[in-house]
Amino acid sequence: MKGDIEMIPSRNITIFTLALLFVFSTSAFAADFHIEVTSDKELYCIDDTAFFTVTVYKNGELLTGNHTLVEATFPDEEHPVALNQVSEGVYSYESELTSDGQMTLTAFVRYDFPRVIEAMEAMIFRLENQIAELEERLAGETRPWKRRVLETMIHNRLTMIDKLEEKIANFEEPKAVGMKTITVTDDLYSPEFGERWPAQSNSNTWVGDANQEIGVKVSDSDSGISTVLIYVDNAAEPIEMNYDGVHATYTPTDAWVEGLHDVKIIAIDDVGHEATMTFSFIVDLHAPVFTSFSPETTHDTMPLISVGVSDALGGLDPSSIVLRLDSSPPLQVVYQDGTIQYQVESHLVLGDYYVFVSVSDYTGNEATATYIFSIIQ
Ligand SMILES: [Ca+2]
Ligand SMILES: [Ca+2]
Repeated sequence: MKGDIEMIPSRNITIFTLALLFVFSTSAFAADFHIEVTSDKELYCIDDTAFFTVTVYKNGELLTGNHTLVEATFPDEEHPVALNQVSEGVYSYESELTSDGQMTLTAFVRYDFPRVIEAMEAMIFRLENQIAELEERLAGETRPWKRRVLETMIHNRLTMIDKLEEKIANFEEPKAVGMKTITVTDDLYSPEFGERWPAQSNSNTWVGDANQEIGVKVSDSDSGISTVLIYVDNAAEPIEMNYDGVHATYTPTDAWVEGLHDVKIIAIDDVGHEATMTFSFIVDLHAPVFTSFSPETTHDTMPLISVGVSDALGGLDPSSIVLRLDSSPPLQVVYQDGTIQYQVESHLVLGDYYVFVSVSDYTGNEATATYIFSIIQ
């Protein structure tokens, strides 16, 4: 009977569905969302705190207004986290990093219409009840024309349920996703320096080459060396050294000026840990000079031979002193305060004697001289 069928409030359902379709067609649902996620660094070490900024745009403008939820997960999608709203469309998130590896902050927006979803769910519930009722009636109905009517009504309701479920899923689906992956290392240690050149010679480092290269062995546990910088002579700006994975080197663009130079080298690993080494070196390009010789003429048959010597930069190497008397082997001399002395130990006969003397500074600049003295009556 036709009257029974019309007791089902199908008109209400249709109107509600149309209303929902209208809501979906408004600008809020056609919006173009875009999310940017940035972090304060790319690489962190354990115990660092990572700071993220999440910026949400809707149609090219910072997100404003209601009906959108900005949500996030960190360090993976299994772990929802709360964002702090900084201003309209801008959110922050910070996390102390307690383990190493790759971690991703994923942010997304979702429509926030809980009452609409509730209404749609209630509608589905009612439609399901109606279907159950219609199916019961269908089971007891034998008239073909009426069975067809009932089947059509059931089919229409099932179609409506499908559409509603699709709309709910669409509500719950993220509308835009932004993500940022950071790397966390367990590298807690600064780089380490090994041997360097020019190497220290005595209490100083002496250099005899005006184009002397500076180099140092640099290594790092775990994350690896990112940059090695050198400051020469307290320059305000550093120069990046060439690093081949083992040694960092620097060759001066201009020849070194003679004298003292200060070097500061800073090695930075990929996490940002720094290590600093400093040293000085003296560029000495000139040989020592002889300043005096005595005796020239003497009555003393066991004279004290004395040779004055100086090096402009104070780099004379006492161990380099060689002094011979005529064709003697090198003699045992005393060197102190710029004076080389040799005490003749046995009487010499009258006559002329040759003294051959040579000295070097620590960079190998050598000076030689020959003097003659005479023992007379
Ligand atoms: Ca390190
Ligand atoms: Ca010198």
